[in-house]
Amino acid sequence: MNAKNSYPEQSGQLFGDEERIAIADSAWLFRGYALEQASEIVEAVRSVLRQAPLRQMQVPGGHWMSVRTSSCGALGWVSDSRGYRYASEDPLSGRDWPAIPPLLLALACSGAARAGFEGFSPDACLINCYQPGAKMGLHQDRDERDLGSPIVSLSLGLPATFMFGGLKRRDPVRRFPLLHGDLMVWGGPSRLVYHGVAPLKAGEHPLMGAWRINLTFRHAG
Ligand code: MD3
Ligand code: FE
Repeated sequence: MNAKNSYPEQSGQLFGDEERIAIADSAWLFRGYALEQASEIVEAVRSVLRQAPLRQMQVPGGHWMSVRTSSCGALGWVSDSRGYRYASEDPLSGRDWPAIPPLLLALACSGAARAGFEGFSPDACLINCYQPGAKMGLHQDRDERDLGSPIVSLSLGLPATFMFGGLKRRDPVRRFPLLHGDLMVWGGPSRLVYHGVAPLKAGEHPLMGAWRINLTFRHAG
């Protein structure tokens, strides 16, 4: 473990070398990957959110997500009672989504390359904001047209418990913490695993206050 990897892993569940921890086949965790640039990253996210504010989305069945979301990139993820989809306009403003800030794009692409996915070219970045109590139930991400591209995620702010299962909803679920600055890459056979986030615990993060923000970079179109 290097200085960035100063958090103990749950024994027996995750393993790896100096910088990457294998979660599953073609799924990698890079602990603290973005720590050095965290304040610039947070600034870039804030500027996106000034143009495309966080909002709660309704999901099919009529429930409301506890997570607030926004997007940047050519496509943004939207949901309403009719279903989920990617859309080129923000339904709140009727305008295009803001571009993915270059710093974020570079980070996602370099992380993907380190996990063996050269040439990753995300056109959608979903921004999820968790406040204490917010959660995301087990689900698959399968609305992207290109399931051959990985999904890259970056966690900021309060720690969360990530849950990941298998390709079937009822497969056993493993849990591990996701911390400020952590980057994960999910590709190949892991691209369609069921995953979710346990309810966020209350806390205070020096840069983010009582928030957790997660960015997921996708090739959706
Ligand atoms: C594994 N977000 O936005 S990030 C999502 O922390 C989502 O906000 C969670 O699940 C969050 O869809 C988890 C890690 C993640 C993201 C996408 C994946 C893991 C994934 C797609 C396939 C497999
Ligand atoms: Fe997901």
